[in-house]
Amino acid sequence: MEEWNFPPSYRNDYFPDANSPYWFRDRETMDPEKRDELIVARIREVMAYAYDHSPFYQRKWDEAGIKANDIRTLADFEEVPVVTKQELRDSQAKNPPFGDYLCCPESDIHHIHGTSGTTGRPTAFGISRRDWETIANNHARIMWGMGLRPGDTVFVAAILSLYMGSWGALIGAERLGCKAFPFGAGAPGMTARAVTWLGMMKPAGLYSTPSYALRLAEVAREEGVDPREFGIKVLFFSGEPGGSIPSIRDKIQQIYGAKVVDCGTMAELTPWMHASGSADTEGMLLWQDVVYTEVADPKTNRRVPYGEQGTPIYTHLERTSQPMIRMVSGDLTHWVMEDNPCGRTYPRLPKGIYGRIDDMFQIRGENVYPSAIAEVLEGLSGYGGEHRIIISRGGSMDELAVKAEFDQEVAGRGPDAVRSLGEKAEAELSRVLGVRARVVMVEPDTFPRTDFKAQRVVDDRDLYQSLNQKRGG
Ligand code: 8LQ
Repeated sequence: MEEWNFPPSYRNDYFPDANSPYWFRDRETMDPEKRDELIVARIREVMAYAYDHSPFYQRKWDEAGIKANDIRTLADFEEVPVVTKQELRDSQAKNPPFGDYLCCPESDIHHIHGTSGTTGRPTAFGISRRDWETIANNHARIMWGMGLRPGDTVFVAAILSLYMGSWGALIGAERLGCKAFPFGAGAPGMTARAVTWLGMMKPAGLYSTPSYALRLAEVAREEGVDPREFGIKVLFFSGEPGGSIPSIRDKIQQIYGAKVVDCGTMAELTPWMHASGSADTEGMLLWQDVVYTEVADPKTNRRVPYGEQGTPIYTHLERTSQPMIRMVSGDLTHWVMEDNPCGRTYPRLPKGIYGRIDDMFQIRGENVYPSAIAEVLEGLSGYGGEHRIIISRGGSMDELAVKAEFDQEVAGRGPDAVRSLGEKAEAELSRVLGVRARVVMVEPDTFPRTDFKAQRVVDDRDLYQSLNQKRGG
């Protein structure tokens, strides 16, 4: 059925009917129970392949007493032990450079990438040519679902280095027959140049992080350009929360006059677009025939029912070089199974991925996500576009303070307007988060902007103490 094979073998000249909203109609719209049966059979094949080709999986599954052929249902699959990032690092430290979960000969490696984080030992991705083509085919298919078409110009505004995001968007655009523009990001002055090039090329699609799309719009305005003049139809984002947060999504859609699509899971799970919205469906669909995703209880690693929250656990169904089988993400989300407006029969993450469980903090018993604070601030008129979250973990009770910029318009209206915006932000944050948040309003452009993923949480006890003294708290 529609090139659903293992190992995958896609025809690089395949295109769907120009009027079809689907790249592979059957795979995307089939009865989900039927799909689940096919996924179970595919899992057995992928597990048998990984077992035969990697000491890592042999060790892991022998220890757990699990064999590929034992997997008869999706519930059986929940018995398979999860893979953590730390295990991958350890495997690469002992078996450099690609780890003993590399399932192809090193001579088959076509691209090397790696984790883009700055702390800890990085992990290397060795991606075979076959996998590279599979990734391109999967991304082209999902980008077709976003409404992008052959001949469209796709502008990639993210760092073209280790980061898999940019490369994944680029090769998807190439396979889709688009005019792919690997513009990149991150060099000095590059955002202003992006504004010029966007005006010249008028791309149908723009790929970046949500934070960078907001930054780009600010710089465009500084240059006297309305971002709507770029003529973008679809902004597709990955890397951080934002694309499924209504206040942020709506703001960006309004600024650019374009549709926002949220996608992306983890670089290890490339084709990372396997969680992605579509032209007609908001949030993220789980394209289960590409990467099988379970939303699971983080304590038991077993699936939670639809409607509930959990951490995504991912399994590659189409990768042969470094297949991830039950890789645990450490993120939090909730999933639903409903009729989707686009007709695809996949489960969906209606609010996208909230963020990493590690990034969550507890304030007097309430779980607070940085993305929830961004959501509230972005919804306030007069907010200047950046903020920092300051947590005091020192005293007997954790406290939360937010430094938020006001915009030029509020600045022009004077101190009363600033004070009133601060009070509004405090009230709204307290209402939404369920805990008191102290808000300090700061001048426009106080904080540096990012051309990658935003980092907003600061553990700054000194600042918090000075705040307490000022307020007599
Ligand atoms: N993360 C990634 N995409 C996210 C999204 N759409 N919403 C919320 N959080 C998201 C290469 C792709 O951009 C995926 C990627 O960013 O991979 P990384 O660099 O390995 O980072 C993975 C983490 O980014 C995830 O665990 C999420 O916390 C976040």
